[in-house]
Amino acid sequence: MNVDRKIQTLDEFTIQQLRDFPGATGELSHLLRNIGLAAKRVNVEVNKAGLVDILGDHGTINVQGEEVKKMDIFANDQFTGVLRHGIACAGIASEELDDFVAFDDPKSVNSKYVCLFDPLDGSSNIDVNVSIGTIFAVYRRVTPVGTVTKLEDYLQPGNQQVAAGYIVYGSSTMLVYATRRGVNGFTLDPSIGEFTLSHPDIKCPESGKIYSVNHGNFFQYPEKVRDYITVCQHKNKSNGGPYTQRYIGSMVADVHRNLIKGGIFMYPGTTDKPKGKLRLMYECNPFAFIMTIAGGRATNGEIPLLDVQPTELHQRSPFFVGSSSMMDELETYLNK
Ligand code: P6P
Repeated sequence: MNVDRKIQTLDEFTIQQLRDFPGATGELSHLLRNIGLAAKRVNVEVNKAGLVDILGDHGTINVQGEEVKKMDIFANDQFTGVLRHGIACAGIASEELDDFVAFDDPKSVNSKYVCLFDPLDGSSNIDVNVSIGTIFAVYRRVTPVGTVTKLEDYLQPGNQQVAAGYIVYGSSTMLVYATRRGVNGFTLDPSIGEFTLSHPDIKCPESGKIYSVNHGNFFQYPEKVRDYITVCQHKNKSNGGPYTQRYIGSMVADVHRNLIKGGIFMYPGTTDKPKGKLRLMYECNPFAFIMTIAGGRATNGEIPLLDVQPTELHQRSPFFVGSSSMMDELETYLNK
């Protein structure tokens, strides 16, 4: 057996990263491992979601005598629980909770990070077996360590993120996270129950041929966006195409594909929803951070997405993210 083949688990990787920062306390590594643990627990439930009817529908008591929760709430409880009982997180904000949750136990108030997450994005896709995901962002708190967190700890611009990532529960389950040192992907190995490094140092291709947008809203988009989408449709061999349109309506799956293969993902504002549908703090900002570290770019249509100063925890934002040269072309239309 080739004993030299080194499969690095998420735990080993985060600890190795620690070695490169002698001054590091290990709290961020600990927080990321907590997220990996919660992700494994959510993965088990997501994988058997199709059996819920057999195991008892949401809100009922299943054959094991356990209360069956909505999957979103179950996922929210898993991520909130591991972070609350860890030693690295002082509080959380979640798409599933109206307000942030300041952890007030002695260990948590002395932690320096806060975490914002969408615990199970696209969960309506579970019923049709389409990939779904968890999205998270990590910030250093701005209020003094030793006190309970306040709203300003959570309303920071995306350029203040210390780390961001996602888990995609798909044909395989992957955890991808970025720090300022790079983007790395870990695939869950069910045989050992560990996330193992499978995509080291992910870079988004400088260009691509995939554009992702909901064409059903086409005539509700601003004219400049419609013009760019039409350009995408007219691409051919002579001008960098042909492009292909890929959109499965699950953000984590759509953006993950474009990160790996190159492409652009758009959720513009519409006449019905001028701010779009996606949430700034725990959907747009994490992906903007990841894509930027991987060499791509993200905008809200006016300024770099990461520079937006948030005013509300659950505010929405128009969102454009992808390969740098495709973003260049998009912005020539947006800036007209
Ligand atoms: P639409 C899923 O509900 C979600 O929040 C994202 O995962 C996805 O990108 C978007 O909504 C799809 O929205 O309006 O195109 O169905």
